[in-house]
This record gives sequence, C-alpha cells and structure tokens, in this order.
Amino acid sequence: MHILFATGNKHKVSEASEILSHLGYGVEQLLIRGKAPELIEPQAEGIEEVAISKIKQARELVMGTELEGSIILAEDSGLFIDSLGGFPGPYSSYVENTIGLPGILQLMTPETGRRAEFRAIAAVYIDGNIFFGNGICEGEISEEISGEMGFGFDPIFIPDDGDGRTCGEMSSMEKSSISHRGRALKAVSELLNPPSK
Ligand code: ITT
Repeated sequence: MHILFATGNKHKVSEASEILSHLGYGVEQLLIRGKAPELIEPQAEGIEEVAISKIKQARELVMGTELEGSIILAEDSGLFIDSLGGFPGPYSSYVENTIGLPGILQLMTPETGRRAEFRAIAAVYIDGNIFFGNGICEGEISEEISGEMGFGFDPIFIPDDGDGRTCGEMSSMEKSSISHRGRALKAVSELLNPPSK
C-alpha cells in the first residue's frame, strides 16, 4: 500500500518511511508539480484540528489530478513543556524558527522543572475516511543542546524511554521506536487494512 505524506518536512518523511516500511507500507512525500505544497497550519488550534486541516488542503490539491485516489497522510506534532503550561505546543514551529533551541533553554528555571512531552497526531485519508493515530513521548528538556541527528527540538529532548541521551544523539531507528511519531504512525497503521505486500 502506497501512502503520500503531505508535509514540507523531509525528516518526517524519512522517519515515516522507515517506520511504515516495516509494517508493509511505502511512503513518499506528496509533491504537486514537483514541489511540496505549502500547507497552512491554523495557529491556536489543537494538533488534531491542524492534522485534519492539512488533510483537507492536500485533498483539494490532488482533486482532479492523477493523485486523486491516493492515500494521504498528514501529521501534526509539537513539544509541550509542563512548566510553561504546554507551550510551545501548537506554536512549536514558530518558536523553533524564532527563539530556537537556545531560547527554549533560557525559559527553563530550576524551580519549575524540565518535564515535557512531544505529541503527534497522524491522520490518514483513505477512500473518503480519515483514520487517526496518537503518539506521546514523555521526557525532559536537557540542560544543553546535544546531538546532530534528528531535527527540530531533538537535541534538547531526553525521552524517558531512552538511556539519558537526547533524541538528537539517537539513530533514527532508536528514536522512532519510542517517539511520538513512531507511536502515532503505528497506531494509525493498525486501523488500516493489513497491507498486501
Ligand atoms: P509539516 O509540513 O508536516 O507541518 P513541520 O516541520 O512544520 O512540518 P509540525 O508543524 O508538525 O511540522 O512540527 C511542529 C514543530 O515541532 C516543528 O518545529 C518541528 O521541528 C517540531 N517537531 C515535530 N516533531 C519533532 C521531532 O520528532 N523531533 C523534534 N522536533 C519535532
């Protein structure tokens, strides 16, 4: 079964491809005329609404094209820091692009603790239906930026289910086995028909 991933983030595509290929699915980035479409993320919405919005936008783009019957995956994710009331949450992209990882570290204080979690919602459109999978990865914001693998906030996030390294210090296989994205994609894949390889 072949899935088109509506995302502008190539790291997400390679993670999803690795995770879902083990489950028998092929994943490629959705490209319209050779380019990843720019999907608008409604800010101030929950990540589920954002994932649905991405699916709807992608569906509109493929309507009337040879991709119209394709299975489409969209996903929204974010970093939720306990002591900041879940911030940056839906604003994660904006925060990464503005204050960045050093800015997040500066917001951490010894009094409030460093607990945080990544959340992801994967939405798969197939034949008029949308299936959802949720994934959470709990952990802590590290003291320092560490590691060059992964992307986004990986170098400042130490997952509880790991061994003390940040996600930025893990191989993609290690990260996906415990990550929010790995969990969300596995959950949604279980709702789809078993793929015929
Ligand atoms: P889309 O085109 O799929 O929207 P995006 O990179 O904008 O790609 P999101 O809005 O879902 O993706 O991500 C929100 C932010 O959270 C963004 O800054 C990401 O870098 C970050 N993020 C999401 N998943 C992550 C992960 O697995 N590791 C580190 N940072 C992550």
